Amino acid sequence: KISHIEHLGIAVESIEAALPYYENVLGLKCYAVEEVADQKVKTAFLKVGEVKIELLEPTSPDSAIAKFLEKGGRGVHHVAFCVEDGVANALAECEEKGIRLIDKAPRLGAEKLQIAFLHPKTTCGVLTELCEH
Ligand code: CMX
Repeated sequence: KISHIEHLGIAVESIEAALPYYENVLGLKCYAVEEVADQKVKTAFLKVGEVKIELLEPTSPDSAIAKFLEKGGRGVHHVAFCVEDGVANALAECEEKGIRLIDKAPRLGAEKLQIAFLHPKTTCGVLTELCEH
């Protein structure tokens, strides 16, 4: 069961270049910058009410984000939903319903969340992340 949207992932070439828009124009505050080594990304988090925005900057040319930007993708990269009964249970339910899992099992993401991704080809074109605090 989904409880809320945890964050929106937004791909940027450079967090440093993107932050003035988010902070000075939108008036949001970046409260954390973190590198997620196994995903080859640097992340910056801003809060909008209860929802977060996660800016994603590639740290390597073979990062998923580098590939996304290279293919002409820009802006919203994924939507992350918080699940109540555990990511592992949610993954099992999604698989049973014919959804292609990118992650077969939950793994550790930014902010120490348990996370797993669902393939956009089976989620109406939106790369979907399930997560759990
Ligand atoms: N949203 C929607 N569609 C996307 C997408 C995205 N973010 N990224 C790729 N796609 C589409 C491509 O456009 C392509 O579509 P076409 O076949 O119509 O051209 C298709 O998905 C590509 O699928 P693929 O060849 O199987 O996969 P790619 O090598 O391009 O990788 C993906 C895509 C989603 C499987 C890969 O990026 C992935 O595993 N992502 C999960 C991990 C991740 O995104 N990590 C970064 C964030 C980490 C964090 O938040 O901490």
